[in-house]
This record gives sequence, C-alpha cells and structure tokens, in this order.
Amino acid sequence: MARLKILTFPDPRLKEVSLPVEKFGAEMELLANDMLETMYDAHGIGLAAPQVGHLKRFLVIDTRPKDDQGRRYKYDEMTDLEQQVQQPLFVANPRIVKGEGKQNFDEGCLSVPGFYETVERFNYIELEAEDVNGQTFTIKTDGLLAVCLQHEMDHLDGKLFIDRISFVKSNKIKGQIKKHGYPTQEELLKEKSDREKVEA
Ligand code: QAP
Ligand code: CO
Repeated sequence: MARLKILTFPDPRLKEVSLPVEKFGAEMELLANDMLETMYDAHGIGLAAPQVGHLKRFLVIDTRPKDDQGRRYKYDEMTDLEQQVQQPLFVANPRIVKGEGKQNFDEGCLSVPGFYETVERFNYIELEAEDVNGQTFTIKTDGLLAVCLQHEMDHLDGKLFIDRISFVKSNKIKGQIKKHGYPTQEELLKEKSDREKVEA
C-alpha cells in the first residue's frame, strides 16, 4: 500500500468532471487500498479519487465513529440504516436514485483542511454503484453516511463544499486561503484540541 498526495483547493484538477470507471479488478483494488490508507492517515471519513489526482468516478468512505483512543467503533452512535451498511465502502460510478428530506451538517474536506461550514444535503438517499469488481450494488442510508456520500459524489463533478454555501461565506474562506495559505499541522492540532475543550 502507498500513501497518496491529497490535492488542495485551488488545484484545478478538483474542478474537473471525472470519468466513469470502466476497468475493474486488480487495478481498482490497488487504488482503493491506497486511497483508504491515505484517508485513515489524514483522519478523514471520505476521500474521492480526484482528490488524489485520479479523475475517475470512485470514492472510499468509513464514517464509523471511533472512541477517544481510536480503538473501538461506537456503533450505538450510528443510525439503524447506517449500521446496516458494511464499511469501509468502495464505491465506483455512484448515482443517486432517490433523495428525501433535508439535513444540515458542519462539513470539512481533506482538500480544504482547517475550514468548516454548514451544508444542506438530503437526509436519506438510495444509490446504485459498482464495487471494485464491477458488481452493481445499492445503498439505502441516512445520517452522516448519507452526508458523506453526497459530499464525495460532488468531488466527481468538480464541486467542493465551499461551492454549496453562500458567496459571502465561500469568498471569506477562499480569500483567507489565498492570503494566508492553509494552517500548519501544528495549528490544525491546536484548533482540534480547542474545539474539544469547547465541546467538553
Ligand atoms: C467529507 O471530509 C465530510 O479540515 C469528508 O484538518 C465531512 O474526511 C463528509 C479532515 C464532514 C461529511 C461530514 C478535515 C481532517 C477530514 C480537516 C473529511 C482536517 C482534518 C475531512
Ligand atoms: Co471533500
């Protein structure tokens, strides 16, 4: 397995529309495993292929909440529908066949590290997709998993969460990135511990 470089906004590749996966099997499995390692290493819950420079309609997801030591999954914090979906998920060529209701979630993105904003998404989705071997499967889910699937699917069409918020808010984030760049690893860790103090 290998860790891949995650592209960050404003890399122009993040604005491209990705192409359908047509070749399945060993090659896709390799990319899937590399993406999963890259995502776990960055403490992410979802990663789309274009974020690592592969303009393919493919994504990996693991939204299972972990305990403070990161040892155990807290399945009791997932909805019934989320618990019924096997994770980690490898998803090729996803298409939403049904979307119902609305939910608001404070989203972040590994391609926009250190920035968060509330985004409105479907509360419940049904989607069809292929696995790494080209077998079609369906997912019916809600909660964080539904949010994450919709966020990652946006990447396949060249969209970021900052394209789904008000101009005032997205211009503020884009302006800050253009002026000051991204926070360093140290600053991100400090922000994280400050957030946890507020929550506690
Ligand atoms: C998309 O995002 C998502 O800024 C996945 O410093 C986000 O994995 C879907 C991350 C929220 C649903 C809800 C972001 C890690 C990870 C950061 C991620 C950071 C470290 C983001
Ligand atoms: Co993202």
